[in-house]
Amino acid sequence: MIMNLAELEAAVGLRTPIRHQLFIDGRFVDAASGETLPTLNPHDNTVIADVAMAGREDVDRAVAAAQRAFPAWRRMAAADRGRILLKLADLIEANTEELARLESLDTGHPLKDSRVLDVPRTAACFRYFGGMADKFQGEVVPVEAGFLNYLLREPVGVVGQVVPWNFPLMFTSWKMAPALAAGNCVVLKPAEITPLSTLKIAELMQQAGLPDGVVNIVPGLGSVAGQYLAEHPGVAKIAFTGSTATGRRIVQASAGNLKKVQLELGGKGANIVFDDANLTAAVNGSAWAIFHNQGQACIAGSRLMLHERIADEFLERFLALARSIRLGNPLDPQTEMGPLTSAQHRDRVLAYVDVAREQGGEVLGGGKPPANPDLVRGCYVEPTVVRARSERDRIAQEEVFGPFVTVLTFKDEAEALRIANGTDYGLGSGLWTGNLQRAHRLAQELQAGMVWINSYKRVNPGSPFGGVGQSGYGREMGFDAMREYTQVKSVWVNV
Ligand code: TAP
Repeated sequence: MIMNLAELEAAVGLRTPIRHQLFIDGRFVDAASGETLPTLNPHDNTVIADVAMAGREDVDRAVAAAQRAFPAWRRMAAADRGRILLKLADLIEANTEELARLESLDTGHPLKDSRVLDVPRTAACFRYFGGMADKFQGEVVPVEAGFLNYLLREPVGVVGQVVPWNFPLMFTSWKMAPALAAGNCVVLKPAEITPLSTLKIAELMQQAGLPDGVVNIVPGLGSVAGQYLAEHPGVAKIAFTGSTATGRRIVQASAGNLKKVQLELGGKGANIVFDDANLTAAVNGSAWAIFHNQGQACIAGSRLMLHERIADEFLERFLALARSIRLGNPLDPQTEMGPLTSAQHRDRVLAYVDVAREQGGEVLGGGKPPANPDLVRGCYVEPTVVRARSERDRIAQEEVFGPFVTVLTFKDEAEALRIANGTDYGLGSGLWTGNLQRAHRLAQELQAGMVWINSYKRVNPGSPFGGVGQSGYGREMGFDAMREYTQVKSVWVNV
């Protein structure tokens, strides 16, 4: 049955209309070209809505609106900027069910997670930076007598932000909250396949009293709207989350006006389990590390590294847990794992199963779409566990970005460290051990922006998030994010 948008909204329990136009200068508008692109429900690949698709002219309009809004926004008292973000956080919480359903519909996140993770974390991020707005202050430098030297932290101007499809709602807050708290104006391009929750946030921003033009949302193709935003001479900084390949393109595109660039790219997280670990905690934590959000996370623990003494027992328990995960329609509150976010991406993940076999890998579990007839039209993949032949195999080096974990074994700490640090990436790593000295020793030696000890994938708005090497540069969250979105001005006074 083909439903119109209003029927679909009612069917999935939405109380307010789905927004599907661009958001420019405080108004929802069509693209100048009139072009749209359907966004699909990954559960069954039906069309949710035709979303306006921004072209260069629309990006120009969005940047111009942000430029016009910037002088007043940067001069507004920091506490007043903060108050708007705090109000937005409250509105996000008040609209939890609405946002959670929309996110689950558009991305495939289980509603169970959208309700208790994605939406609360989004609110928490806006609240943290709302509170930060009037607490991020300058400094006075002790210079020679007769002079006062003070440092102002100023916003950079109009910021372009490009976010991916794996956590669209949360990443909208990670990108926008610090930028706005610091006094910047924003033009944000969501991924073309998951624009809906970001557009809903724009609606809530209006309700929170955000002045027109301070935030502009331009859904569209990465190769068109995203690329042009990265090139745009009116944009002072570009912040990007996504693949390393696209990150390189962003750097090249930004060179024209020497933009400030911040990149949060891919990862190949090493999740190391030593033989002295609490195995129950490690099995549960390792499943969370890879299977949460169907493994579509840059910080996923996608290399499961097991000490050879406990590998068999660990795998037996881990495989039993993986088999027990309930796959299903993300809008069913019982569902534990939903579909991947697009058919194209599902095919890419499944192609890695062939790659694994070609290179001598052993598929221990999953490796195919589920047989359940209710799920055949969707983008589902079973939780997949593959033992690699070598740490140099492609499945041990490349980001699969799905519910696909590569198992490797090691004989001692030195070998574990060598394997863990043996990729070009360096985003998140974790280790499970009862040995305190070892834990801290490895935390220092692991090449990563984040290390989790006896846990995995923890994030908090106060804790810096980002990577080293091919995982990018710059940090989201915490005071570091405020530094990323400001520049220092040194003022000398002859006293
Ligand atoms: P990307 O191409 O990196 O897409 C991420 C964002 O960049 C999207 O908004 C995309 O727009 C945009 N984009 C694409 N080309 C661009 C360009 N030339 N200039 C500016 N923006 C551009 O990711 P993908 O192709 O969807 O996924 C491929 C792989 O990337 C995944 O399998 C995974 O390995 C990795 N990935 C990593 C992350 C994280 S969190 N690190 C997130 C997503 C994907 P459109 O989508 O609208 O084209």
